[in-house]
Amino acid sequence: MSKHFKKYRVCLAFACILSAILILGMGKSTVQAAKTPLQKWGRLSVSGANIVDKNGKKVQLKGVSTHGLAWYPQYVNKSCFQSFRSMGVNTIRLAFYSDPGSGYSKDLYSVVEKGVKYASELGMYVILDWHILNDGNPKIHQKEALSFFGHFAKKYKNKKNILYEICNEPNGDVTWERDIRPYAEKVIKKIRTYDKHNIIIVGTPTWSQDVDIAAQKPLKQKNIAYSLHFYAATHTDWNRQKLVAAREAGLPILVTEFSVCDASGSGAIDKTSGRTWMNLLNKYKIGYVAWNISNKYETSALIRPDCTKTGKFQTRDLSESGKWIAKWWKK
Ligand code: IDC
Repeated sequence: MSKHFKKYRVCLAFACILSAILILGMGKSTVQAAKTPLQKWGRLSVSGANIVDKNGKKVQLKGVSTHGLAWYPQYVNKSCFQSFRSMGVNTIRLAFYSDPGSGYSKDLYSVVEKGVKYASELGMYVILDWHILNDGNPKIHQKEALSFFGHFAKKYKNKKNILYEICNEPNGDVTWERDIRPYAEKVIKKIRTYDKHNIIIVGTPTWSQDVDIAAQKPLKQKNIAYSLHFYAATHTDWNRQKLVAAREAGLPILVTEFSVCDASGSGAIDKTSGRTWMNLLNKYKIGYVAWNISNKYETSALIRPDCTKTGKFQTRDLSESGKWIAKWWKK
């Protein structure tokens, strides 16, 4: 073999290795830049007891919920959502109170629209939460609920990052069979007139604690999940047992609201109960959404009371509960 030919072969091999490195490197950087939660997972669906991505792989939503949109609309901005995304959050919940005493107003539709726009631009999932609370029976404002979900399902039917939560926390003299289930049937039908696929989350009796009762007679439609809410200092083993029972019975569950304080949204923080909850959720890969994005003087507020910024948050701007929860987002 001639000396020249040898040299040529060495050069060729070298060039091949170099281009392979370049191509791999470029590929990697393109993929990294593209990976918003939505680009990674695409449209979510329910498969058995799990929430899965476009390829059928289990996903765990990690979210933050706004406070009532009438009270804290200033946090519905892109920089705010972006700072939570960089802390590991992939989902924003927009809490739209259904009761006029808690700020219900059609004028707030525009705040929902802003929220969906920013979450979509950031490739985050967004939960449209019809936040019944003082109006304990979802049937009380059923007409308004149908109009709310009809409006947004029509508008967002082609978006892949929308989830509908149709009744935050049924409570009082309300049962699954008599009230919640029939209400859910109607609202689901309305949403499905337009949006055929995105997940619909249904609240459960007693402030969304009784997933075990829903599990006895779940809805028949596709892509339905059920919510369980907990405040770790109030809801302890007895409520975790409800989750286990429902989950073992095959119910798909999402924790669309929780905090580590008590059910008033304030009071002492119970990290021990909180840790037990988080380990249980991680075991089943159940998604969770923290209450609430505000600097209100209450322990569930994720932002410190003395922090008046509305965006560009860093870990040091978080409250004690915020810092504790943020550690779980990173895991
Ligand atoms: C609380 C807020 C509080 C507000 C109150 C009344 O933290 O600032 O004054 O609502 O609207 C829920 C509800 C959620 C509650 C939260 C804490 O879904 O709206 O927020 N909580 O009480 N269920 C259990 C606890």
